[in-house]
Amino acid sequence: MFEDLQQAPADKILALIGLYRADPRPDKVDLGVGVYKDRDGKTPVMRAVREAEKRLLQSQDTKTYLGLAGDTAFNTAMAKLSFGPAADLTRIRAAQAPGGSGALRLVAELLKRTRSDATVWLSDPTWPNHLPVMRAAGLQIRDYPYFDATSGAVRFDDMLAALRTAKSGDVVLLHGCCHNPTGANLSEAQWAEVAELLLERGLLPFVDIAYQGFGEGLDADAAGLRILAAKVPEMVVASSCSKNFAVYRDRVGAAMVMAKDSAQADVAMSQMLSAARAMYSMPPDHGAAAVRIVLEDTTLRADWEAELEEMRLRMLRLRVAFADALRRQSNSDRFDFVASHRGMFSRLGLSEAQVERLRTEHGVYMVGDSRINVAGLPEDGMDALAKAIVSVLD
Ligand code: HCI
Repeated sequence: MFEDLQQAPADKILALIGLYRADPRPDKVDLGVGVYKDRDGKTPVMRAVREAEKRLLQSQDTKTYLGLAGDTAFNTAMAKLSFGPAADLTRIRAAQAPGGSGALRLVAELLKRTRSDATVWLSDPTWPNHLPVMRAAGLQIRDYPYFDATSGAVRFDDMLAALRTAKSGDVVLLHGCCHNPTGANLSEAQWAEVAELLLERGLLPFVDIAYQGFGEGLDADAAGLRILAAKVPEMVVASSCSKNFAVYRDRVGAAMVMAKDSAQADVAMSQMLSAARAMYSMPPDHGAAAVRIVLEDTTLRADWEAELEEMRLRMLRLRVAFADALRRQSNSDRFDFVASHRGMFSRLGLSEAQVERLRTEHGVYMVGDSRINVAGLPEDGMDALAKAIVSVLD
């Protein structure tokens, strides 16, 4: 039965987890998979989430099915978290999904059902898993220029020029904040220009927001999404709680649709749920229930926001310290962009061979495209790390 099968290629980001664990060197540095880490390299359960889990354990008296949409109060809370207080919730529907990836797939399935010949435009570069997820739903993909590797800036004019060539009805996937893998983001003025272009050309925004709260702050990180929502008639969103609630393995996300009116929103929601039914039926409850408890309780929510803000500020401090160390060790401003990038990642602009040398010779682990996870930077070893990086440069 399986004799003609070939080994499937590994997920290059997840494969780094195993490689790093197997490395016996005590001074190894993990800048790989996008998981927040504290000063000790730990990824703790957040205080408010732990408290919510305690309450859940005490109060939950059944584990009977909830239904295809999962926890409906979680869904409403997530719609508000993304779209903000000014949103017209009568036109927005949200379906709980298994993580941000599950949300992406659910939205992709909805797109396939509504416009089977649409092309989804992805940023170049983008999160590598965007490609298989879109393809698995049967969608066509193309890319638009996004990142200038030399300057570390967004190629905004080139991006707009490419999107002007998209055909009406095409879909444009945008990273809501904290672009993965580059760390280079659109300003609010640029978001407004993108919104104008999408409206003018009849393109559908598809916002992937997986790091809300890791960039400029919880509301500021949703500014682009909200600028779009105020301008365009329809949009779709995939949101993840993996990072900002640190519930990675519990698989918590939401697929959302904003339609022209309430009736169309209901139909779109019914199609998302029908797609869920064909893939996994219902999402796992536990993590989403804990997130819902946090979001609905004033005290727990304030504590969650405070802890999230501590995490964000730590990553900002690490960015500045790392850019300083790189400036000292390289005697150049080549890596200054690291301090102005936002979110969990920056792309350093090294070749695959240089990344490989860093791993084998120095025990420094980063994704092959030279993406680093800022949260993994060693607070007390910045100069040693910068020195290792400079040593592999041409
Ligand atoms: C990331 O590191 O980009 C996010 C974490 C991740 C990586 C690969 C598969 C699922 C999630």
